[in-house]
Amino acid sequence: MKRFDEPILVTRPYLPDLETFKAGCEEIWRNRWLTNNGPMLKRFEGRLAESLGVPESNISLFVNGTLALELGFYALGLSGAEVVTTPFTFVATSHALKRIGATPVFADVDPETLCLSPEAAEKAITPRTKAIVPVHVYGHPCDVDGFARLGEKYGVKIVYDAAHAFGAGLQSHGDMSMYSFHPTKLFHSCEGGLLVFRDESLRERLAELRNFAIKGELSCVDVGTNAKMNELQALMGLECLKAMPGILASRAEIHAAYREAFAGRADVKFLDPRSFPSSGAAGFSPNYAYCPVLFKDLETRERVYAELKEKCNVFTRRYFYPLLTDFAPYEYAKGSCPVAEDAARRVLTLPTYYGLSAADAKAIAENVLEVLDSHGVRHETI
Ligand code: T4K
Repeated sequence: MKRFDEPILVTRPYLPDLETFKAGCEEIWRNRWLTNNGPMLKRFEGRLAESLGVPESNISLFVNGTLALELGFYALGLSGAEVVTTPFTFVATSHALKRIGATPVFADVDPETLCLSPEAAEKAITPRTKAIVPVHVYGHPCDVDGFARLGEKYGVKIVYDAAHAFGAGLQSHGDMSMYSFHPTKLFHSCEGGLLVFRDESLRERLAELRNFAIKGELSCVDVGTNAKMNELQALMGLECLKAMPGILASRAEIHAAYREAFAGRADVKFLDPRSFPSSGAAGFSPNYAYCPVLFKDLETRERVYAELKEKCNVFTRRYFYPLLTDFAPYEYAKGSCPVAEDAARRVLTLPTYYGLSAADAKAIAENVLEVLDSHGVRHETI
């Protein structure tokens, strides 16, 4: 088995050229403007709108993805409502709902994409449901047409947690989408979150809410919060945005290296977003944000996770395990989503980041296969 000299982590942030970044800092120093809707932020919003192909009136930036979600849900009037969502995600999705006083109602995922299933979501709709929050998990496309139909049929909002989906071309779907710009994402602004929304009247409302809901010096119109992106974050975002084509190309190479190494192995299910029926979604182009694999069972997954760490210096992650419904705030729904529960016990996300070579990805995949072979699970089909 190949042991790497330096630890290989599941992800590593892209960093722009330091000298270019310093030049941007000099501009910030000259401006003496550090946050509160500064010029870097405005420039970043402009470039993002351009790169996403949406008007600036339909986007809004925040200090992080979680607060972007929270304020997006609040602005859509979801407080006090039931919201159908997936348990196969990071806790931020349902925390943001809970924190505005909405009740997450969990429905199961599609066994192929691991995204919320529209059929399961429909069964969870009640007269108190005001929205559905599917997650483009790993950057893989949800069944956006299925959710659009549910939105129309039941008059509920469709809000995508698209935290993983920046660069995947899915921004035209739903009433709103949230992109996380955390450094563990393929694109980042140190921390950051972006909302893209259909109703442009939300832009002003969100600008208020992210700035305490104060208006001018003399009035405060609601219970807002401080969720403003600062100028250094915006600068980081601007510099990383320039590198997006290279970042996407490098991830496609890494994904291809894993895909080839696992081809023909019945005991490893490597998720390939290009093969999903939902990959026909308008605008979709894979961003390979994560490289998830599924094994036969929990025991096999745990063995691969431990041996990669101990013998190879490779630190994979079990995104998303435990399932949200195993966590204290959501235990009320424990056991209600068997497909998601099964996936959470079998999934492992492999290292994927700009700078990881295809040769290293191949070596990591070969290590995975060696662990499987050494424990005699080679011929078991999952
Ligand atoms: N919705 C979904 C579906 C999400 O996945 C997330 C965030 C959100 C909403 C909320 O968006 P934000 O509010 O975060 O913008 C990480 C991230 O903190 C979190 O952003 C992300 N999802 C989640 C999936 O993963 P951890 O606890 O796994 O992060 P951590 O610190 O263990 O880092 C992961 C790996 O990255 C480590 O191996 C170390 C490496 N790393 C990390 C950082 C921060 C670096 O090499 N450099 C770094 O700067 O949660």
